Amino acid sequence: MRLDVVTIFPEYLAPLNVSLVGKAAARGRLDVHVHDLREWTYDRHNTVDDTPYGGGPGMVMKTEPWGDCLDDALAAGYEAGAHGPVMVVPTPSGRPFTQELAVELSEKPWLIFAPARYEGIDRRVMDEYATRIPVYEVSIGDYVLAGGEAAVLVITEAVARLLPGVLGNAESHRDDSFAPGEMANLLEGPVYTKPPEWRGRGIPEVLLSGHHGKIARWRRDQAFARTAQHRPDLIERTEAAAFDKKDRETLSILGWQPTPDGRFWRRPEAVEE
Ligand code: 6GU
Repeated sequence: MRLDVVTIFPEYLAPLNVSLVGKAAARGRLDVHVHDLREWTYDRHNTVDDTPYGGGPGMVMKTEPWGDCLDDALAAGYEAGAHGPVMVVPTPSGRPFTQELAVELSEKPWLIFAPARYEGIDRRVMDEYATRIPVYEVSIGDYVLAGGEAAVLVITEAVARLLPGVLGNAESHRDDSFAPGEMANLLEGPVYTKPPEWRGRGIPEVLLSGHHGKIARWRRDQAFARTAQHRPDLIERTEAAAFDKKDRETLSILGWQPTPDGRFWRRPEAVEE
């Protein structure tokens, strides 16, 4: 996969050379190109932003540096034999970044990230490139960052670990919270390793039993209880048919009730911290 990032803070992307993403790059699974947007400015002050039309606070990133830089990045990528570019614009007003979107992006051969600082990029830049290539505007959560660079790191890490040959063991994604399948929409429960006792704290007996069926059941119960506590929205949006008898008992104990439309619901006042 080819990765281009256009930014006014190239140093902010240094972590792309570290850890799992860095290893993927070193192994040739990722071909990373970071571009300093200011190199596509031609005035003395290397201006990348200006005041918003219509007034209001903050500054807006200008069309010309983005257009010239993106044109050059696209041309260089095509020249190097890349194809199928997708532009990813991190913004709090984008669609939510989910595991499903991470999987979709991991199947693309070429991602071009356009993280903005200030109040965002002049709308015409996204509109212009959307006539040529797919443009995904993506938010990593309901909070506001000072710029999209940290979101690029988040998205890149979520995507890179899905690339074939990047995680040592293909099984490692199987139980990911949010991965499709048996444990879909369940958060992962607690995990333990040696030593068997630490500061007087032991390991849940069942994990030492060697009984695979009981262990799987226990893991599901833990995941289920954790999800009901921390992410009631995930329980609420799941059809009750996906829950087995034991799941329903767990929900009942935690104060959840079946609804006529085949889901589960918990009175808001039953929510604990
Ligand atoms: Cl992708 N960018 C910025 N600036 N803030 C955010 C975000 C992205 N996602 C959530 N907040």
